[in-house]
Amino acid sequence: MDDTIASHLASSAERRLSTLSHHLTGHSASMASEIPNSALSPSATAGSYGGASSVFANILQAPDDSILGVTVAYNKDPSPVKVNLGVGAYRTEEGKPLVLNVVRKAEQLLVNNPSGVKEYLPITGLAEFNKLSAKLIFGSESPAIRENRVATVQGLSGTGSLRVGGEFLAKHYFERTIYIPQPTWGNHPKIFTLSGLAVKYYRYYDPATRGLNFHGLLEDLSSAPPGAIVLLHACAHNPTGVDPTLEQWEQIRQLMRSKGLLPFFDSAYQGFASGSLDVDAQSVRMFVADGGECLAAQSYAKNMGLYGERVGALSIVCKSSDVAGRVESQLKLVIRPMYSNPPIHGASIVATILKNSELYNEWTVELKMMADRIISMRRQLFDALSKRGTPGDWSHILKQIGMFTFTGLNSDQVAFMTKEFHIYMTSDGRISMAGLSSRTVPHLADAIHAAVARIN
Ligand code: PGU
Repeated sequence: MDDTIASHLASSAERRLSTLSHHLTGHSASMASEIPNSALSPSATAGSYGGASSVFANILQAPDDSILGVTVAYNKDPSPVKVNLGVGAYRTEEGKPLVLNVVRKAEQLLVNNPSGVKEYLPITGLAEFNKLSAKLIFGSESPAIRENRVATVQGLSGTGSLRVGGEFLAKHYFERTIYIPQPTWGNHPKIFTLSGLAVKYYRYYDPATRGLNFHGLLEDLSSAPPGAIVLLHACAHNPTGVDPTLEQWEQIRQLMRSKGLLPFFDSAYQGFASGSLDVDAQSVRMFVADGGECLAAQSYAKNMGLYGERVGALSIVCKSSDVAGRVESQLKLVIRPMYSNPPIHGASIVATILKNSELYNEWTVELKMMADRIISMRRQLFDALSKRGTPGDWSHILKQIGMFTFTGLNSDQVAFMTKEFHIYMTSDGRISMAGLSSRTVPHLADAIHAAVARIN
């Protein structure tokens, strides 16, 4: 191996190891190097086969995940009144997970298709799925697609697509700093740090107004180095539920293009915010319409309810088809040693639905039904708090967009609600509106009312 490549690999491996240690132990990166060598190397006794002491004896217990750990705690609680508002997963009025009717139909078609096989997919995934996914986010009339300037690869849902995009950028893009909103989905900083990028934050949310800190956002992006990558939530910002208006998006676009900042869209909720797939893709399409370059990670977890199927896509919009072809060839080199090629089942479900106009229309109806139920939960919770005369202004419950309400409750109030009312939510005060139902709204309103009254 070429020496420079070898040393690059060694140093990037060291960097990742130190960052990983930071994430898993909560210690600073420098402390990782303070762990005595003897603790890391196998000792004669520690490795004894079948002996009492484990070779992993020095491993520290890692903390539970701040979002998925809420479900773990919820599952352990025997209370009959418990409610899980932690993870962003859609539930019916009966509180049950939902498999869309259209997904059942597509699966039936796949099972009955005699030519359906379980061979390996290509490294980039199911070609038909990739084309349809690009059309879904960029629009069927998108010039970028027509001009063959989009490189799309199938990914392991939104998370895997972000990770592949992050690693591609760390390897091939000249500016390795990514700006992410403050606050953002808790996995973003970890995904991008472990991809090899340096993570910085831009101001996004103003707790005083419970709205967008637009001034802070523009100021922070203005002072970012030229070429810096900027992570943007395409719609239904997680956790705040606060999105820029179209006019604000246009100002963000102008600023970013004038500074040569590279947009990386995370689209995990297309269709969930407004109930319309096209309306929710407007921010992304605005950036593609100006002819500039961008990345977009898509997830079908929420909008098709395919959470556990892990189906998503990464698209990189380029200036020319020639560049897009080379970008795709390099994406393959990122994917191949990571998981070789993606799973076939979820992508086949999505492709079956997207290519058939009848199924597609049925999907949009079911999607709208989910979005509408979430919106009606906002109204019901707001009314329930008003009825109780709960102190404070709760109008943000109605104004915020998408799956979550960022309540403004602090971590002590959240802990109180979990202990006394068995309501499970993330400690930042975020609640998943999709986990609520008409039956559980009064219980949640009682809990919020008590928390606000008793704890500052
Ligand atoms: N991007 C954002 C903004 C998200 O909110 C999520 C999921 C993802 C990407 C990744 O979703 P995939 O399942 O990989 O497609 N966030 C949810 C789900 C639980 C989690 O944290 O993974 C949440 O509750 O925030």
